[in-house]
Amino acid sequence: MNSKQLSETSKFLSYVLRHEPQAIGLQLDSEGWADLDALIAGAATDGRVLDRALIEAVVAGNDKKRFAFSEDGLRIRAVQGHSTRTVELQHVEKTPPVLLYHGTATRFLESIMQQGLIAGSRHHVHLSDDETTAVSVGQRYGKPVVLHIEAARMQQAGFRFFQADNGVWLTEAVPVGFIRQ
Ligand code: HQG
Repeated sequence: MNSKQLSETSKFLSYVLRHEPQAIGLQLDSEGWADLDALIAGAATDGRVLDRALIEAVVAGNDKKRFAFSEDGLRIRAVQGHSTRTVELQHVEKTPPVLLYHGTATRFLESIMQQGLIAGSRHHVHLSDDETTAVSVGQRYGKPVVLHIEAARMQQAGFRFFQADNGVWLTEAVPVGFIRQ
């Protein structure tokens, strides 16, 4: 399998495991798990030839550790980033570091400084504990800018923080008063 095949499969898995499982008739449970055989069979109806070896290579090689297998190896899920309403991952609630970072594009700043950070179509606002990751997240949408989020102060004010299995920090929304440019 080549890198093109791996990245195309990764995009396809993101699509069906986070956003549109129904596109291939796949069922996800509330924790986001899909049966691996059902995924392979559903993909086939879409003309995609997947097998366990290819999926394992994508899971193991994924730069952001987006996907995980169940312990018995029979199921697979995306660890964060869902928009489909059938999934409601019970992420582990954790105490965040003093500061977390959010990468965005300069063109969104005006709106963000009015409304705060909102989750949009995803279930959470995504934050990272390093600025480098935030820059690369932001540049997907234009000229990147990194916002400093006063996470510890937010938590003291009653906002909850979660960490996904791949290290991404999640919270429901960030009010303007906790955002520093
Ligand atoms: C922006 C990728 C205007 C927000 C990454 C962002 C991440 C606002 C965009 C993960 C706003 C949403 C998530 C407001 C937020 N007004 N714009 N009030 N509040 N925004 O893609 O954080 O590759 O849903 O700044 O690595 O960019 O998918 O979120 O620019 O971890 O695994 O609205 O996606 O991971 O965009 O990225 P997204 P994100 P994966």
